[in-house]
Order: sequence, then structure tokens, then C-alpha cells
Amino acid sequence: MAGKHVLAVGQLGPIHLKDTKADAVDRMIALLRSAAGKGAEWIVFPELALTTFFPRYIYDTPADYDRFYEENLPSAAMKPLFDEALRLGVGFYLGFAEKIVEDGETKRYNTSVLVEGTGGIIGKYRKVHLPGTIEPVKKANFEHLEKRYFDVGNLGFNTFASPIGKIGMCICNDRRWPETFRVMALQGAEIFMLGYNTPTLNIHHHEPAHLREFHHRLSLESAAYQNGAWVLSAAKCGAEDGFAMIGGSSIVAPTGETVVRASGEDDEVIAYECDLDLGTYIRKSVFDFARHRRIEHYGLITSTTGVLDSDE
Ligand code: CDT
Repeated sequence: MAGKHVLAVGQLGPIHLKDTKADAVDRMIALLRSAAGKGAEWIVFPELALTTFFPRYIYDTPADYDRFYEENLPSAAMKPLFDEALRLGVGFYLGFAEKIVEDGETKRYNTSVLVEGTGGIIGKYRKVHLPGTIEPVKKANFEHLEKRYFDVGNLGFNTFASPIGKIGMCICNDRRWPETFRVMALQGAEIFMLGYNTPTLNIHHHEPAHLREFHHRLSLESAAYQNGAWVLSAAKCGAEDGFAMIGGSSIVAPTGETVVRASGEDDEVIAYECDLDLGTYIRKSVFDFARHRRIEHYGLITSTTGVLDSDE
């Protein structure tokens, strides 16, 4: 796809435990309208955008945590957002917790969906790189229990044709892994979309707050440049019931430059006129895969998970 498209990111400030899904959807509808007012054709919303980031809490039974999940697409909670996007003709990316029965077994995924401006669902993604633990680590007054509440995504990294170009999706922690983006770039991705909930404090490893933000930015800028694609990232951020998460929602050009960045930690729309030809230029020059990749030397990437002969 060639040419310019105004694309937007709808950052969400905190969603507290007491807030309803209807509250969250009302806020996203306001962001959607604001994006449409800026001429945007598409808007990216955060990961798990309908609720608070519930994997920070310890729940023991589905009866305690099932209220955070959606069982249909669109679910009743999401439907007003779908309706308004259709009315405005704006496409969107939305992250949510998905509960589904597959082969007679109940599965739960950290999922995102792509909906185009004519209302059709054009793609779905289920998070592959789930961070955190199954059991609480009790290192702070919150946890990161995504491995407890979600199954590993089973849809792979795909790309989806859309009126604004070929879109690849991922979710939060996926952005730290270069394989995520390269697999989608090899399918012709021109735009990467992702949402995130990144706690300011890393409870697993020492990572000062300034590095938390830097690593987020570094991951997106390198993904954009090394794959010649635009990156749109949407945070849910600020302090949810006192638990802080980073902001920094951004749009990154295929040159690796962040061209626009959210200024605060509350609901905010950022938008930019994205020139897809810029990505084509990068993909036809320094990152012309067909001319320069040397796959005979990359075998370990898919044949080995950890470091060979490692004592660790
Ligand atoms: N939501 C999510 O994936 N957050 C992770 C936190 C990792 S630290 C346990 C992230 O990569 O931002």
C-alpha cells in the first residue's frame, strides 16, 4: 500500500477495580471521536483495555476472575465501541481478555482484535510472550500473574490486509522480542500495532524506572527501523488503585524515529500522517530482505529456545 494515512493512538489513563467496562468503553468512544476529528482512519487502544490490569492481583478460582473476560466478539461491553467506530468509519485495534471453549476445553487468552471502518473484524491475535509467573512471587505489594490467567497464544504472528496497509499485531511484552516483528515483516507488514500495560516497577529484575521507559522506546524504535514499518503503541498507564504503569504511547516512523509521543499519563489521543512510502524505501534499501538476509545462518533462532550448553 502506498501513500499517506492519518493514524492515531488512544492512550488510556488508569482503570480502577471499581470502574465498569461501560466506563472504559465510554472513555474509548471519546478518544475515538477525538481521533476522527483529527482525520484519523484508524486508532490503536491498549492491551486489556476494558478493565484494570487484573494480573497484578492473586485470584484462585475462575469464579473470582472470569468477570474480566469477554466471551463473544463483539461482547456486549464492546458493542457500543464497535457501533461508534462504524458510524465514524474509523478502524481500530482493541486489547481484551478472551475466554473461549476450544475442542471442549475452556481457554483464556490475552487477545487483540482489528476492526475496519466498515465494521468487519479482519484479524485476531493472542499474546505469545506471556510475562510473569503462575504462582505469586511476593516481592512487592502486587504480582504479575499473566501465566496464571492466560494460555499461550495459538494464532501465531500474522498480518492483515486493510485499507491503510498491511497490519501486524502484537501485545505488550511481545515488543521486547525481535522475532515478533521479523516474522510479521516477512509477511509484508507495513504497520505494527500494539497495546501495553507496563508496571513502572519491575518486580522480577532490577530495572530502574528510567530504563523501563527507555527499553520500551528502544524496542519500538528498533522494530520500526529493522523492519521498515510504522509502529503505533498504546499504553494503559498511570496509577491503577495506586499501582503505577508507564505512559509513553507513541508513533514511530520506519526510520526508527519517534514522531509523536503522549505527553501525560491519562486519556490522550496522538495522531500522525504516516507515509507508507517511507517504509517501502527502508525495505528496498538497507533492509531489503530478499537481497541481504542469510537464512543459512539463522537456524538456531527456531531450533533452540535457550542458550546452547548453558549452565544457567
Ligand atoms: N503486560 C505486559 O506484558 N507487561 C510486561 C511487564 C513485564 S515485567 C513482569 C511488559 O513487557 O511490559
